[in-house]
Amino acid sequence: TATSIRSAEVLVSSPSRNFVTVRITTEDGVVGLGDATLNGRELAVASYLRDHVAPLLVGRDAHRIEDTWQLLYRSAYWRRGPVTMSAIAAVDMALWDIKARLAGVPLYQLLGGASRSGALVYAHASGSDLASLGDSVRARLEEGHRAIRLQVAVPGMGAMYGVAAAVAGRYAYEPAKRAGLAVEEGWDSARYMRHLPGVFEWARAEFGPEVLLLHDAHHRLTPIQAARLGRDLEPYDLFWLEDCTPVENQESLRLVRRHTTTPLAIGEVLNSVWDFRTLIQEQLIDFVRASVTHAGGITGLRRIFDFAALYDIRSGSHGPTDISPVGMAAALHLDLAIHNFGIQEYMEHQPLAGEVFRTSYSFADAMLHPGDQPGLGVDYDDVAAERFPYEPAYLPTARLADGTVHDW
Ligand code: GCO
Ligand code: MG
Repeated sequence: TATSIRSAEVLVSSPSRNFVTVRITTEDGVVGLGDATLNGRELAVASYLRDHVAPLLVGRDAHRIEDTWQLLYRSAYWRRGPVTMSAIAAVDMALWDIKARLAGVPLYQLLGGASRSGALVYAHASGSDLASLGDSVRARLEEGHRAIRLQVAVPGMGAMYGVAAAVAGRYAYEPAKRAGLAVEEGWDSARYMRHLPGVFEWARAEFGPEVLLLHDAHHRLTPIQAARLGRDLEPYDLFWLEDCTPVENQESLRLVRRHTTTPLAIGEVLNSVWDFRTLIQEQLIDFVRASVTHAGGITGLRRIFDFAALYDIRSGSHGPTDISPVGMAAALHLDLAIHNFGIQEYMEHQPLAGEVFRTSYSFADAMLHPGDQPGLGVDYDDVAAERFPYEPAYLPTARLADGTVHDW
């Protein structure tokens, strides 16, 4: 029939960094795009899609989104995990894109329509010291941001997560096209925990009570350290403290929660609603950080957000530049439609990415707006993409002073 899937292509390109995109085309030529980018492990998902998923899609009805999701999830037998769930996510996004293009409406209309005028976003500010962090925050405020994530170098610790941009410019980010082997960074939790509260004390004094301040601890503390840091940060009224401790053990958040009222955000490395079961049911977090790209697409992420809504837990979608502009657009349509929206991360892509991905979302009044083009509102330029072939890149490794590998 007209809406049968004619082809499912996997497109890999690197305009500023690597992106994996799925393009599904129906018999009568309607095209849908999906994001399958898994930073540092991109080709695993590309192969999963090309070698194992695409052959299953050809001939299926593009309208059957839930059925396709369940088919890819259940018939693989091997469930969950970032590779599988990113592959499913990309197909799911592309099918929603097609359905909305066929209906002639922006995707959020099919998800229930707009629940708000736009999606409040938070921007990144970083510095190698307080002076440069201050400059970075002021630049974001001048752009119109109201919510800002602060990351700053810790004296004596050298390179570390989140402050690359402070050294190498606004768009530098892990892995910033570091071909070859992984870069090594140092880590010292005690120094970090001593330094950080003073940074937020300074920020509140400098920028006042209104600006929403966030911080990402990037999985590097033990539960008891996380509890202590959360408590020490309470006077500075953070919007959230993110990934305060690794989350393989969801129950470990019970300990953190008992000791601090600093709001907690977790979940960018989780991929399914089951990964959030304890966190949500026991109200151990305040914000769900999962992304549409890594958690099974619109269908998968909506399931998580709806479950979270039962417990007054809000969304806070992951949105670094390793989510492609397609994934970003999908996140925005969902942000606009759900009731329990909290905030959306927005780490602007480099202008180069815009040569391959033609987007229609826009920033105004501290919010992103998905725009009113039918579908996701993103087009892919094959000719431009040819200029940006895949480049191998790795995320950094963190080591303690004695050489022990630490969580990065
Ligand atoms: C964030 C994330 C990212 C991750 C990156 C890894 O909060 O934006 O922590 O910075 O490090 O997505 O690929
Ligand atoms: Mg994070």
